[in-house]
Amino acid sequence: MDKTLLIVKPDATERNLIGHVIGRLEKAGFRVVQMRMQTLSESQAREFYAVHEGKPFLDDLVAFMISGLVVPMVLEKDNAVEDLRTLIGATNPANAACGTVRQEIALDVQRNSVHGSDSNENAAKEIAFFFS
Ligand code: IDP
Ligand code: MG
Repeated sequence: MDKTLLIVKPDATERNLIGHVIGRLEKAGFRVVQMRMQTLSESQAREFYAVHEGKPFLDDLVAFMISGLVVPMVLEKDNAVEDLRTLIGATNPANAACGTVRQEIALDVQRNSVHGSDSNENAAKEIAFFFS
């Protein structure tokens, strides 16, 4: 079974939407196989988003990701990576398709409620980052 990583971001934990997100995932056929609640340190957030080094939004993104609780979880499903990206929708909720999690609950392009790994290679790295 394929695995991917989802993080419920601080804007969603702050609005009591953890259960809502998990419900959407389970209804779509994902199985939660590992999960934790934590706050990220600045260095952890920078390491996690190292791929975005040099992007203009990185400092704000790191500040946002350390501003509250996050819930990283490992999800199992056939075709998990691609199916999760489809379920969560486009990065900017203004562009996210109807019925996607981000279209439904995200606040803006930064506070977009959930992270989902974007490839099998990154899913493996991101799962190891949180659950090694
Ligand atoms: P993704 O989460 O859909 O994979 P990425 O391009 O990998 O999107 O960006 C990582 C995160 O950085 C986004 O989920 C969002 O929180 C934030 N972000 C991306 N682009 C922008 C932007 O243009 N302005 C502000 N924040 C952004
Ligand atoms: Mg990404």
